[in-house]
Amino acid sequence: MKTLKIAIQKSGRLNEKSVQLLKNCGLNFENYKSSLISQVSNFPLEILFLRDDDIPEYVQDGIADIGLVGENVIAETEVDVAYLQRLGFGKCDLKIAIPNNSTIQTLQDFEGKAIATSYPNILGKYLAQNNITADIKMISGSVEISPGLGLSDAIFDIVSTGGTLRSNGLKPFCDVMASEAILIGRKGEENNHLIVELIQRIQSVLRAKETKYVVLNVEKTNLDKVLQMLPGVKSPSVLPLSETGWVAVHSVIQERDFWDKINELKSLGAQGIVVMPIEKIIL
Ligand code: PRT
Ligand code: ZN
Repeated sequence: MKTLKIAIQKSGRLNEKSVQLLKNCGLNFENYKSSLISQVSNFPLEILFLRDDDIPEYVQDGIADIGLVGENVIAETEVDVAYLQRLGFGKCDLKIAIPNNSTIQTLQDFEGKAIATSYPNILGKYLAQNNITADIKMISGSVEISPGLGLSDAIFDIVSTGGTLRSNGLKPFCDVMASEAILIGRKGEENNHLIVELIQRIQSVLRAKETKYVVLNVEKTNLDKVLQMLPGVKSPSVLPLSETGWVAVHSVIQERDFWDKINELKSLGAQGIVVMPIEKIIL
């Protein structure tokens, strides 16, 4: 393979973050809204901009080598592809939801009921696993208005904040699947050197996103306690300051325990704490 082809969403919820991820990987390309293909100038990669629904099949059929798409779309299209990397964005849940005044109380109550959805395959499998036969009504958009119009007793759709459900008089009944954006490839091609290199770049960007670079000054007498709190990628760097008895500590900390650690560090007398974003972490 001389040039790798990646399929990403042309427009929609995943487009911006997909483009940003590739740019953060150091890839240079034009992102014209009108073009369907863009050539990366500093890596043998071609970007295909597609409807998200087409991406899993394009990858399975070899039109694209890899693709970036929501797990929900992969599951719905029932393709046989390799999951190469979870990407941590585009997170959502697929839920069954019912009108606020519905009499449905248990999953068994869905027997014979009509459920509107754009994801008939995922829902069909879930109902079959639970031995329920319902009338799945395939609707391609605005699924949430269907109970109000008397077209269905419930819906099965993507929920993120829950605002769309609430504003349509619906409430979640149960979670069926969690989803996020995933990098997929054809099975058997996972070891292609271009794919491996791109995944390494993506992982270095994802790792960096979860961490912050911290620099602080502390008295040597408290250094051991501070070092115990800051594991760093390997171990923190300690540099002497011109003021005797003081050192500067450089380290990397997880974004999620950022505030806990900053407060603890302050209580150990740490001063001049500087926290910086990290672009990439290459292990
Ligand atoms: O044009 P194309 O076919 O490419 O795009 P699309 O219109 O099919 O998909 P798009 O761009 O809406 O979503 C792309 C992907 O983003 C989905 O396949 C999911 O993997 C992911 N995603 C994450 C979401 C949401 N969050 C989301 N909230 N996709 C859709 N929604 C919709 C949902 O359908 C519902 O209408 O947002 C509404 C619910 O949101 P809340 O916040 O009100 O709960
Ligand atoms: Zn779509």
